Amino acid sequence: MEQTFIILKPSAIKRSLVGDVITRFQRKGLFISGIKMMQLDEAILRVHYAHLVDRPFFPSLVKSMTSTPVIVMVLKGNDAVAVVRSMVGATNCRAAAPGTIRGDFGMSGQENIVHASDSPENAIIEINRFFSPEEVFDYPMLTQAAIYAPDEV
Ligand code: IDP
Ligand code: MG
Repeated sequence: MEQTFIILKPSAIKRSLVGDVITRFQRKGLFISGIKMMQLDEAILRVHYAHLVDRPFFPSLVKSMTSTPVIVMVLKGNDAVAVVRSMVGATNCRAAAPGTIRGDFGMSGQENIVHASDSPENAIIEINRFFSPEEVFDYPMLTQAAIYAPDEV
């Protein structure tokens, strides 16, 4: 099964949305393979958001992303990267469709609740950036037979 990488950003922590967001992923049928709280710093954000370091809003993004600890997660499921991106919604919460996490919980382009990997290749890179191998678990998923048909797993 595919794995994807999630950050519950400071906007989720400050607004006490951690449970709501994780519940959505679990009710969808995604499995949690890893989860921990950590404090980000500018060095890791310069790598994680390398595509944005030259944008004018980057200092503000770093200030926001380091303003509280975050919760990082590895979620597992068939097509997990695409499924989670569609659940997260468009980058700007005001443009994100109702029913998505950003569309339902936010009003900001920057303070947009959650990060999710945008491709399977980046998911592998991001999981290895934020988790050591022993922090990502492979354990029996007892509900799997109710979530998937036999030929899907
Ligand atoms: P994504 O999170 O939907 O993949 P990216 O373009 O990769 O979007 O941007 C990473 C993060 O940078 C966004 O989630 C958001 O927090 C922030 N960001 C992106 N564009 C803007 C902007 O125009 N203004 C302020 N913050 C932005
Ligand atoms: Mg992105």
